[in-house]
Amino acid sequence: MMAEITAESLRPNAERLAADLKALAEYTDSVAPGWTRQVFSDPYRASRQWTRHHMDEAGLETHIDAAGNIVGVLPGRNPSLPVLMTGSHTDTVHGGGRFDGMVGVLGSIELARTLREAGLQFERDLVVVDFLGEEANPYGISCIGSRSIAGVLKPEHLDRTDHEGNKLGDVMTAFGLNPNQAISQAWKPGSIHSYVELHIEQGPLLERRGTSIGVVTAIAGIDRLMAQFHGRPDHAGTTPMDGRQDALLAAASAILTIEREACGAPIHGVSTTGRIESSPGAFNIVPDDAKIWAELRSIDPAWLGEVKMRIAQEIAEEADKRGVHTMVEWLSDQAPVQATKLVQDQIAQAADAIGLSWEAVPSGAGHDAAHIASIAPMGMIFVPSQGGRSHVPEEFTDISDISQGVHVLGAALARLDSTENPR
Ligand code: HGY
Ligand code: MN
Ligand code: MN
Repeated sequence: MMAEITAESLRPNAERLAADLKALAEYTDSVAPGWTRQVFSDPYRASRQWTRHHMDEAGLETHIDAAGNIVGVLPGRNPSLPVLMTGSHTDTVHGGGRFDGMVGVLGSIELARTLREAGLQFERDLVVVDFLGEEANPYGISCIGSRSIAGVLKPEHLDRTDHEGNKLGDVMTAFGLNPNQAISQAWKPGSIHSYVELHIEQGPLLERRGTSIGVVTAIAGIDRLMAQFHGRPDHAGTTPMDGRQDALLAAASAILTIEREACGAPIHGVSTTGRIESSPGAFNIVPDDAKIWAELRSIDPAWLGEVKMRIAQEIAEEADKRGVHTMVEWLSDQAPVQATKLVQDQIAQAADAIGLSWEAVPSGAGHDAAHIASIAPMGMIFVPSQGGRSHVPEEFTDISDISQGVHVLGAALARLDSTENPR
């Protein structure tokens, strides 16, 4: 007789989960600051063998797909039904932390162990995914693995190059993946009953209000650009200030325009210029070339759509006044995504059943969930970030908060398991 799944029966083993988080954190580029395990790097390659082994040990039937996603399945009583999916990513930014993404992957593995140890089984298969390459990368295409599963990894993405001119498709092949299959392996719509991702908030709201659980309402859209500026090189000492075509000054003006536009967003908007390059890079030559890489984010699709046009136009006009030519290339555009209301409700009711405080919060961070949402009902569970910090070595979430998040994840999936259609 199958034991009944109760909220209490899904309580994870916090010590074991803490040990897993600590072990995975060992896989890092020892030269870089903080925790650095970037996609396609050696520490990343080594860590994925560890992660897959831990999925196997938890009783998940694992395989690695053409895009490099580690996919683990815990069979349900009725494998013919659309599956429950959860997971996240284990790659980091350069100089990042030990929790962004890892909490969702290791928390899901802990949930699978908890179910098996308690002799519990969902009606539906439980699929745990460590999505390849969620973080932004020099190719301008984040969420490589989840885009592939959602069917939105495009052939043109494989031709994107890094700063040395290496193509994403070639780098994927060198990593042992099959890029041409990765762009044609979308999961069928309807094959996933619902997707729930556990993640750290990476912001200050939950900690500030003392709330244990965030029920995510929407995931911000992200538009990323590269702008090139071409002026004229001149002697820095003899060229009058009003006679210059200084590409670096045009780039600097563009950076301030990008900042100003986000500050004026009516509902929600942020922007960041994360990289600048200029040449020839000498004290005594007026720079004739410059490049910037920037991103805009908002949960407001209307603003995100219109600000792109406005920024491109303002950058060109300001540069034109300086006699500098510009070219703006939009590298990626990820629209804002609403979480599915019924999935949000199940997460909130799961938190209530366990006796945890919760509140509805938006996500300013991007996630794999934003892509999976295009083929399945989606929800996300946040746990508090200490000081709201993330993408830095100071990133921290207490294991008791993480364990509560895993508990809510299990209880929410158990509720979804017996829900007909959460659309
Ligand atoms: O960049 C992001 O928003 C996410 O943390 N990858
Ligand atoms: Mn993340
Ligand atoms: Mn991140």
